[in-house]
Amino acid sequence: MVKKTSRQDAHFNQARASLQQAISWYSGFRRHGSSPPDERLQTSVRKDLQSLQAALDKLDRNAIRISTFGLVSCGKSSLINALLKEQVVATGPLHGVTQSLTILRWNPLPDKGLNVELIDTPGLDEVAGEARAEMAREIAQKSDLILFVVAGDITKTEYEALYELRSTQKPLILVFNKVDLYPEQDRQKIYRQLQQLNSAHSMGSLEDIISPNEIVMVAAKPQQILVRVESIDGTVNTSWETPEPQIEELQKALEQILQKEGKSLLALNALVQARDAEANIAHKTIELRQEEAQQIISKYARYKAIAVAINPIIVLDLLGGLIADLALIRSLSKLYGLPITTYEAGNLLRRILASSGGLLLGEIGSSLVLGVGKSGAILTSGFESTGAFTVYLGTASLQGAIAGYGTYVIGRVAQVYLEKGCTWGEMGASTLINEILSQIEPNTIIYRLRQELLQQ
Ligand SMILES: Nc1nc2c(ncn2[C@@H]2O[C@H](COP(=O)(O)OP(=O)(O)OP(=O)(O)O)[C@@H](O)[C@H]2O)c(=O)[nH]1
Ligand SMILES: [Mg+2]
Repeated sequence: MVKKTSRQDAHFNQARASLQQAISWYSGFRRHGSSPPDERLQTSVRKDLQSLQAALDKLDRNAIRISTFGLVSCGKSSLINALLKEQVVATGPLHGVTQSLTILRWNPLPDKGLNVELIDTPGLDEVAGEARAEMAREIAQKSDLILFVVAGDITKTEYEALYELRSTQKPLILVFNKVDLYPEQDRQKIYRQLQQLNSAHSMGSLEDIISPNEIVMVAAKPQQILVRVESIDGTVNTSWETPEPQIEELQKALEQILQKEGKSLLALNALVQARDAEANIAHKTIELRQEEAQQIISKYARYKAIAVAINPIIVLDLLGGLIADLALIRSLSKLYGLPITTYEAGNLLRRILASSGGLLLGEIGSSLVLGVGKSGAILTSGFESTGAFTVYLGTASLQGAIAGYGTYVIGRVAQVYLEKGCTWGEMGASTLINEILSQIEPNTIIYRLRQELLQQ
């Protein structure tokens, strides 16, 4: 029997293919386009190429990364131990027990073929200001899911970190730990507290940060309790007992996410990482090849100006101009070595024409008014009178100048489009991200991120 590929597997396979294609494109000679290999360019994009490769490696390992975040002593390490059902990482009442990142393997769904890597992190307040934001961003970028751990009232530092993490567009669960100490806490109360902080800082809408159903309550390592045992003979003994961790709610939420959308989440995050890396590569390439691009654009602007000026027939004017613009786009994409096919170049041109509609109208207008002037001059006199020839020269050079300027503008727009559009090919990262997001079911953690990811 043929095994039916699930939607999740399809997403996963598409992401793999897209990343492989991107790596072969950007690491290959094409990246240098029509210019010889450029040492400076190679050095400046090395990190982005590594990021592409890392995203593919992570897919190949089938590894979902779940990171903990939170202030010191909120119970991040205890939470990891509770999930692993083993005391693997050190915990303790002292501030700053965890000093560096630790990656731990977890296998909650052995038959699903997914590996989970739990990441224990130092407390957010262990690292100062800008470095903290940087660390948080970096870890979040490498994660597929974030467990933001709080215990007790949410502080300003926590709120800001939460806000910062949300902007990395990773799914996030707010884990309220130590419920054994705060039995009166409930989701709605935490949500209300967030609302208050939100209005105090006016940093954006609260929905962007968290929704009540993304909050779970746990006790990763409940406090010992004094147990009083009375024997039949009346003697009373007391002893300290350690209650079992209460983490079922989180465990269930995680299992459901992994089961329902684990592979799609992996695919999506790999594609987002690839999209960012490709956009960086495009940006740096365009910056470094600025001078050569300028020369190409001026050259085509001159060609077009001359071609349009000397051509006496209106339709040919427009057609010739269009061909010159297409050729310009092809030349630029070749110079940069950015992926663009002929079809896309045409597509690009349509977009450019639509976005610079005024300019197009200007060109058509000048073709009709001045072109008729040119053709009219030839038709009526066939250049026999000097007057007609002067009209021809005047209209032709004006029209040529307008057309040349048009090309110049198109060249500039094309640069921007090539930079932004390199991930929009058939198997491009942006195309696949949109495809996956359009297929995702409501009530999933990815669905929540749809809006933010689609806006890119
Ligand atoms: N009462 C109670 N205490 C807890 C709970 N979870 C953790 N603790 C205690 O909180 C303290 C800090 O726990 P850790 O797991 O080390 O916290 P952490 O966030 O990893 O701390 P750092 O690594 O120092 O940033 C320890 O003394 C734990 O025993 C809980 O659910 N209830
Ligand atoms: Mg710790």
